[in-house]
Amino acid sequence: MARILSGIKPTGKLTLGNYIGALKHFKDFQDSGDVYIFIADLHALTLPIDPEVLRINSRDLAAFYLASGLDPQKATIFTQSSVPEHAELNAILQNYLYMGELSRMTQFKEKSMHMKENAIGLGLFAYPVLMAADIVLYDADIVPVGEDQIQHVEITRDLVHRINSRYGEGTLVLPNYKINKVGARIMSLSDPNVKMSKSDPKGDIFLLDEMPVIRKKIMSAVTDMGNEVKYDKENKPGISNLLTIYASLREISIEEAEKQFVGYRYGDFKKVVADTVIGELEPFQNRYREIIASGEYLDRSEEHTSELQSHHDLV
Ligand code: AQP
Repeated sequence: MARILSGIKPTGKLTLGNYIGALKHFKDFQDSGDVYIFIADLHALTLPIDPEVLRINSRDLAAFYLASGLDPQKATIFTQSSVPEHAELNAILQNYLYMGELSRMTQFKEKSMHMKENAIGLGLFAYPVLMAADIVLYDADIVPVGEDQIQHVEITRDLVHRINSRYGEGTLVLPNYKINKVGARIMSLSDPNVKMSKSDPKGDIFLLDEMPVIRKKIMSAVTDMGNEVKYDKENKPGISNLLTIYASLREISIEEAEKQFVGYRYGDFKKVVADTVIGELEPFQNRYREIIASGEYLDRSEEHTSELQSHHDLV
């Protein structure tokens, strides 16, 4: 049985990008695979975060996991910091990844670009080491991620090859990333050339946005010259992004989605996209609220996060 592992950082309000690129698909593995999904709170510390915000975000993320259809009877859902072996293995693996390759990571370059050098934490630089530790600790075969995380799984593969060639084949399990054919990179609605991201919330749809807000955001999404609803990432990035959102939620190909909108004006197309997003997120939000209200399953993750918080306060 394949072992599947993935996680999300509790760094902010989850976006439609996190949902389409990652969260929505985790449950698809739980009937046929051995699934481990975690709240990546140690990764969340790589940029400054208020401990109380981290606590709230972590609890929310646990509720989002459950609302997405992950079943704790089938999948192991846990907080990263509650398993000390992540940090322990990180300490060992940091000897096998090198400064040159870490400094080429796109995420590191993007996140540190506007920071003063003496304010860039070592943890941000060494982020892929901890991610490699997360993956190999569980002998994960498959890591479902959005496009932006592929590079980190690839560097984990390099590390596994390096260790296996030094200590013998099979010392570590070689993981593969899994991305979705459609929706592996959802872009900002206000700037479709930039990834929709929770820490840079311009043009984001948040999973807990109210329905009228979602509709308004989609209706005012940046579109392009012309009037044809066609997928063309170069010349029509805004329309292409909306088509991607639609196709991934409907679980159809981009070509099928294009066919459905032949002859549509942009405004009418956006209306259908808004209905589709609302049709997905409204029941999701209802499940989330029920889970938060009942508190079931959430308390353990909260306990562990408050341990982390006391540590953070101490520091
Ligand atoms: N825009 C996106 N489209 C598709 N997938 C996305 N993911 C993130 N943004 C998009 C995927 O969501 C998962 C969780 O990501 P993460 O929290 O570990 O960190 P991230 O990749 O850095 O996501 P964010 O939202 O951009 O977080 P911040 O702003 O805190 O860095 C991953 O599988 C990711 O690919």
